[in-house]
Amino acid sequence: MFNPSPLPVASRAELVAALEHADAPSLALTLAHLTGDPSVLPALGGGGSWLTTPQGGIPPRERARLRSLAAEVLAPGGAAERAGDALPEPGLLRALTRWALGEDTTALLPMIAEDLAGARTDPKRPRWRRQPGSRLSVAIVGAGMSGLLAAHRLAQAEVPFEIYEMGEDVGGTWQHNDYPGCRTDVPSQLYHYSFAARTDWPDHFCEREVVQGYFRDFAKEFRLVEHIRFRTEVTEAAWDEEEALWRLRMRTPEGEREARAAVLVCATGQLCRPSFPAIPGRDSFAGLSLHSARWEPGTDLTGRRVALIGTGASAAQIVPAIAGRTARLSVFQRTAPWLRPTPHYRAPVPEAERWLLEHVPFYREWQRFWLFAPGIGERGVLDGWIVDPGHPPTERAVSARNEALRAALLASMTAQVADDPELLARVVPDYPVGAKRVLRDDGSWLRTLRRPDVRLVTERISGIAPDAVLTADGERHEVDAIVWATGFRASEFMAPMRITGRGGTELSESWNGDARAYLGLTVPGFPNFFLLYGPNTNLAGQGGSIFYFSECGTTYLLDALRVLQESGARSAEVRGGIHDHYNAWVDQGNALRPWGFSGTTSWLRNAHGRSAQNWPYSAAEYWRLTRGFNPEEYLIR
Ligand code: N01
Repeated sequence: MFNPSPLPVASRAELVAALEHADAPSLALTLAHLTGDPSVLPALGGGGSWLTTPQGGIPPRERARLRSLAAEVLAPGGAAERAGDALPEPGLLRALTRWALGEDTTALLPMIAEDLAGARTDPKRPRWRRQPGSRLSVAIVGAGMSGLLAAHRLAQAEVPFEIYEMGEDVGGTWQHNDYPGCRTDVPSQLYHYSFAARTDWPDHFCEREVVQGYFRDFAKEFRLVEHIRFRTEVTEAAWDEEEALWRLRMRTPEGEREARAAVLVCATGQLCRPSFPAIPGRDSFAGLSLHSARWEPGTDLTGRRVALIGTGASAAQIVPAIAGRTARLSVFQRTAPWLRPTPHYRAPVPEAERWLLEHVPFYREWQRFWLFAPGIGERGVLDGWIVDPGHPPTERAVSARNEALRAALLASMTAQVADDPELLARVVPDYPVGAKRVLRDDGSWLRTLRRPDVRLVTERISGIAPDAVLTADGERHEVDAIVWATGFRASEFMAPMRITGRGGTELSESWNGDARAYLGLTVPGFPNFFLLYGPNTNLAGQGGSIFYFSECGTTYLLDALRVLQESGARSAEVRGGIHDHYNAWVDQGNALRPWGFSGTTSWLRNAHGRSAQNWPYSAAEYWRLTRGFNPEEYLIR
C-alpha cells in the first residue's frame, strides 16, 4: 500500500501531457539527479521568499525548458534508464540541495540523504533486536501520529509494547477533530511517515478523512492494531524504584485496570485536550455548544444562527465550510491571523501530477524534499523569524526579512479586500508575522467574511447569556449555537494524567504549568520516561512537518533502549544540569523569535509567558541532537 515503486513510463504522449502539471523545482531537482548534471537547474526567483513564491519563482520560459528536457530524459533509452535506483553521489547531492536551500549543505547531507532514502530503504529503522531475557517492555500512551510510530519501531526491534488509547480509533487529534472543512495545512506530500509514503493523495492538503484513513491503514498494515487497548484512559503512572518499572492505572469501560512496563512513552501530544475560555456565563448557554476538537458527527447547523468564537487554524477551516448553510454566522475575532497565499489549498492533485508521482523516478522524493527545504536549514523559514535587535524589533516586524514577509502578506490580503478598507483594517494583524501560526489562504477566508449572511465581530466578548453572546459594546448577539474554535490546552502536557517519578515527585506539580524536557523527550527525576511531541518540539512555520520531529524523537527513544539493553542497566534518567543547560539554550532561541518576542496572545506561550511549545532552531539542528542517545548525559543505573 505504501511506497509503490515507480512504474515504467508508458507513452511519450502521456508523459508530455503530464509534464504540463509538473512542479518546476521538484522536476528540476529530479532532472539534475537523473542526468547527474546540476547545470540544468534554473535560477530561483522571488528573492527566495518561501512564503509567497509559487514554483520557486522559476519563470515560464525556464519551466518549458525543463519540460522539454524531461521528455528526453524520461524517454525510453534516456538518462533516467541509465541513472538506476541510487541517490545522487555526495558532490551532486550537495549541489542540488545547495540550490534548493540557498546555503551550503555540506553538514546537512547525512540528514538530507536519510530523508530522501526514507521511502525506499527506511534508513531510520532500528538495526538492533531485543535479546532473549531482556527486561525491555514499553507502555505507550496514545495511538496518534507519534504513538503509532513508536509502536512500529518497537515492533521492528522486537520489543514488547502495548498502546493505551482513550478514544475508539487511531489518529489522535485527527480522530477528534471531525469538524466541517477539516484538512491538513501541511502538504500531504510531507505530512506522512518518511518510510510510508503514498503517491495517490487526492488533494495537495488532504481532508481529515484521508489523513485518518492513512493512520488506520498504517496501523493495519504494520499489525499495530492488535497491540492497542482502545477506550483505555491512563489515569496514573508511577515509577516503582525498587522494581525499576512503571506501574500504570487506567480506566476502561470494564472498570479499572493496571499494567506495568520498564519504559513509559507518553505520546499524547500538544493538541489533545480542548480549551474553553473562561468567559462569564459560558455554562448558561441553552443552545447547541460545540468545540472544534470534539465535534459531534452529524451535527446539522442548517438554518441556525451561529456564533463562532476564534480565528485560528480550526476557525479558518470551519467558517468557509458552514457559511451559507447557517441562517447567520457571527465570527468573533480577538486577534486577526496572518494569511499565507496558497491558491491550491483546497484543490485536488491533478490526475496528470499523480501520474508523475507514480511514474517518474525520484520525482516524489524531490517533491517531498522541496516542500521540506524551507524548514531544514538556517536560510528558509528561520531566516524570516529571527529577531534582529539592530532592526529594531517592534510589534510590526522583528527584522528586515520579517518586514518583507509582512509586506508580501499584506499585499495579498489587500488585493482581496481593496474595495473595503474598513474590513481590511480589521483583518490585518497588529503583530509580527510568525508570532502566531500563519494560516493557509486560498481566498476563502476573506471571501466568506464578506458574505451578507456572515458578520465579523471584533468587539471583546464580555459574557455568554442563555441565548446570546454579549460584547463589551453592550450588543447582544442572539444565536442558536456556539462553535468554540478556541484551540487546545497545549501547555498542559498529558493532563489530567498523574505521573509520579523518583521520590514521589508528581510531574505536573513540578512543572507547575511550565513544561520542560531535554530534547522535548526526557525529564530529570523520571527514569525510563519519554515524551513524544513533547515540550518545544512544535514547528514554527510551514517549512516542515511534525511527523519529522516525531521520527527524530523516536529514533532517539529506540537508541536509548538499545543502550539500556547493552549496558545491562535498569534505568536511564537525564542529568539535571544537561536538562537545564539545554532549556536555557532553547529559551534563548525562543526569546529571539516572533512568538517569544511579541506580546500577542497565542497557544505558543504558557501562563508564565514562556514558549514551551515551539522549537526555535532548524529541523537539521533537532536531527543532529536526536540522532543518537549519549549515555554520558544520563544517570544509568
Ligand atoms: O486554536 P488556536 P486552533 N475570546 O489556539 C480565540 C493545529 N491545527 O484550534 O488569537 C475570543 O490557534 C483565539 O484568539 P487569540 C495548528 O497547529 C492544525 O485554531 O488568542 N477569542 C484564537 O483565535 C494550530 O495552530 C490544523 O486572541 C478567543 C482561537 O480562539 C493549532 O492546532 C487545523 C478567546 C484559538 O486558536 C490550534 O489551532 C486546525 C476569547 N476569550 C488546527 N479565547 C491543520 O490543518 C480564545 N480565543 C493541521
